[in-house]
Amino acid sequence: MDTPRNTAPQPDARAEFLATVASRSQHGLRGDYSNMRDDYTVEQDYALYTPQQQDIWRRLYRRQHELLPGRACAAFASALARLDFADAIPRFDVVNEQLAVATNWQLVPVPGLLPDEVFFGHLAARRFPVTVWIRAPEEFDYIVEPDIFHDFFGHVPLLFDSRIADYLQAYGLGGLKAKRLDALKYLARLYWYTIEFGLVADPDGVRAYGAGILSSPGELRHAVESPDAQRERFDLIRVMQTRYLIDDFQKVYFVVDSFDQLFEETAPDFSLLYRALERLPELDP
Ligand code: HBI
Ligand code: FE
Repeated sequence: MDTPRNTAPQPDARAEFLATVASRSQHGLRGDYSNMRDDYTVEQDYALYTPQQQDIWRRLYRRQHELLPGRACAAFASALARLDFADAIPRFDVVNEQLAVATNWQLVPVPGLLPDEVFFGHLAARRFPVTVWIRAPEEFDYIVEPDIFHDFFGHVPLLFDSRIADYLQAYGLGGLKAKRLDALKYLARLYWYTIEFGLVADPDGVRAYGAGILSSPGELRHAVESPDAQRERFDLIRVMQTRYLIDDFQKVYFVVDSFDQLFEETAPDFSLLYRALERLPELDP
């Protein structure tokens, strides 16, 4: 596994990213990007969370936790049982002690969405970026950008699973290569249809492992149970050809047989695959 190069982008790339953050219509990205380190990380200043925000966390956690039985995959459920963050917003440094022992990953606090190559660089070094801010009360049921509840409740438990932990690092390394091959859109689809919205064929039925599903009350029921959700067997080429929706439930979900299949299918070098994909049609979901 080649060691990832220092991916902190050059100052001009940073300035460019911050300009896009600020200028994106009136809905610039939510986070405070003004005092980031070179690698876009910040401190998780725990004292800043208000009692109201702690209460939002508890209510989000309780609602989601009640929906998990029969819908979340076994690996997620067992990892969640080993964690204890129902009563308050988790402290990343406390979780990092457990995570380091379990799969040698670390959570790093970030202001929000990062440029692709910065994000990949963290994953390649077994660092998972977790947003520090939490949604407002009026966003209780739906939020556009990932907040700490999406990132932590949705993604962190499966970082304790060794196969997902290795898959995510391989994904980060692949992402750095895809950036150089100008093939990011294919990997973004792979991330979307696995880590964010993936389903797995558990022994007792199809279950969710994607963070976007596991952290959403509506989508957890829709993806696992709804008759009008399309569920297809995972097919790497098909996944990389299929566009995705970012502001509604997914139209199609891909089901892997196991996390081992996910890791094996995505282990080979993708350079030839990208060239073949250039000549294939893009598919609407
Ligand atoms: N940044 N903080 C953060 N979290 C993500 O999940 C994330 C990101 N930047 C880009 C991104 N995801 C996706 O475009 C991936 O496909 C790279
Ligand atoms: Fe996510």
